[in-house]
Amino acid sequence: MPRLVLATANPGKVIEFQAYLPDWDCVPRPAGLEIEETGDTFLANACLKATHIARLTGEWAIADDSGLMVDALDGSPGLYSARYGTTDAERIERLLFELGDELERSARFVCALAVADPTGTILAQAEGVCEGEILRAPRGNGGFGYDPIFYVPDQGLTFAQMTPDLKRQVGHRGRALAALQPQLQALV
Ligand code: ITT
Repeated sequence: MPRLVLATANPGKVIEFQAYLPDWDCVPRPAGLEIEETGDTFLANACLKATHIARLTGEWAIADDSGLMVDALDGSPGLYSARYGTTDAERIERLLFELGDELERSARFVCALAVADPTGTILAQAEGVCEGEILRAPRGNGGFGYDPIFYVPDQGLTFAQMTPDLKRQVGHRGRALAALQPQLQALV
């Protein structure tokens, strides 16, 4: 089974990646690294992280850059989703505060993925999107990050109420991985 370093320090993402990539021997990235996300798109940041970790480890690496874009907040927190607070609870609280009583609560999760070879060259990339709405209060205990306030009308559930399998089917990361799979197969 080919090895793939997961270029993420987010434990929620690690759990999802391991379930999404059964044909790969997924290994965590070395601890204690800070990678500056200086790109101005999700894809640029995913490429930056994949290249950095691949060069550092001398192995194939996959990176994700993702975030929540809220229409009434002009796309915020977007690229700054991780930096919106220091804990998941703080990030959720801030987002609910910023939205207040706004009636227009449409939002989307976006995920960009990039795979780099051991020289740091990007050999595969893809994006996935999931449309939803921001609830007024958290609902459900699963997942991570903003999952408890992200409601998917088609399913009648928040991400935090979904089984991992369902989140994979309808979620932004699962969709990005589905789009990436043919490119990954071609690399093996
Ligand atoms: P790495 O850069 O180490 O991968 P990170 O948490 O800093 O980890 P990002 O810069 O991509 O990752 O920030 C994405 C943030 O968006 C993440 O911290 C969550 O707050 C949120 N997010 C992304 N995907 C999510 C999901 O599936 N469910 C809930 N929140 C999510």
